[in-house]
Amino acid sequence: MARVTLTQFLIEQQRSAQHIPADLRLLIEVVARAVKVISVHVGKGAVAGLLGSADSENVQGEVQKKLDVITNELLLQANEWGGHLAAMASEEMEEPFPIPNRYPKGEYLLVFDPLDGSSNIDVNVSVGTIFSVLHCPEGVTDPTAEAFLQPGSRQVAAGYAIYGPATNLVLTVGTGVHGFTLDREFGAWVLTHSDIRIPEDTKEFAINASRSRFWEAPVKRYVDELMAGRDGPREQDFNMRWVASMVADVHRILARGGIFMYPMDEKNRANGGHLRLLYEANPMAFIVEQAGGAASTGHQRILDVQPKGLHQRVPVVLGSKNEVERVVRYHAEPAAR
Ligand code: AFP
Repeated sequence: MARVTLTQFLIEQQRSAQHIPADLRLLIEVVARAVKVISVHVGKGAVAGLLGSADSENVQGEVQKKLDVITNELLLQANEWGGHLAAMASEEMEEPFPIPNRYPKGEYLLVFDPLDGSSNIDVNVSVGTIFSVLHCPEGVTDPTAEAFLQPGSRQVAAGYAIYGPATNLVLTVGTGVHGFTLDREFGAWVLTHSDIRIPEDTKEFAINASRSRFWEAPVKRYVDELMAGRDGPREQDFNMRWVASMVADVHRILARGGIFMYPMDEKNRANGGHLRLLYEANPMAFIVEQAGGAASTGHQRILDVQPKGLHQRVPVVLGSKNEVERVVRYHAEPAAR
């Protein structure tokens, strides 16, 4: 059977299905090209001297890894000249990056986490890149942070790359979720996972259990019930996974179902949660919903959250629909134990 490449897939989406305009197709292709380059850098690891810290901090006060800095630069450089963007924003930069005046400007905003899961770089565990695309608000020619403060429901595209044993690119433009695998010999993205669907039920959950003493009652109740297995109220055993790279945990959920939680807890409450809304929670929520799953803060659909800041954090519960709905129900019950 003939292989469908990302380029063919996107042209098809543009041409016959008319799901995306030409500029958005170009934008996604440019991001995908940058991701290929990132995959090469990540794959070199210690051989290229790319492991370890960059001796700097990002806006969140987190120590940056060398690869955090390099991947951010790669994405900026790849996307600044194409004429499809009005501005970019990233986990690694306090303020948005304006498109330099020497290049034409376009109508989209690109926001990304260039290297998600960077604590895993030095131990050779999967990491990824997450991105989200928004329209630049009408009439805004020099977008500031405010232009990016749009609810996730306004995203026109979102995706992530996972650098694991294979490199995958998973994408939505609002017409389902499709996965591509990088053919390293040919340098091509090949459509390998069409119309991905997340099973509504699951026996697998992902949460950083070392924080259990800080959890709120509804989360504690939910996880306790899962841990009780067939002897508890759920009357079945559950299995647990935690990669500490959101991309890897979400990728597993797209592949075989599951629930992922980084909930509000006593320790992250002052920050509003742990994961960043604009470049982690929103793109993943868009993808998960498009695959038939659900994504909530515990109280509200993630895609409905009105952002107040570029680097705002939110609690995240996402994955198999019936489990996410159960967690939301537990949050709504007044007598949550
Ligand atoms: P970075 O964006 O700094 O790489 O952090 C990764 C992450 O936000 C997300 O990918 C993981 O799910 C989570 O942090 C892991 O957090 P723990 O340190 O609590 O395991």
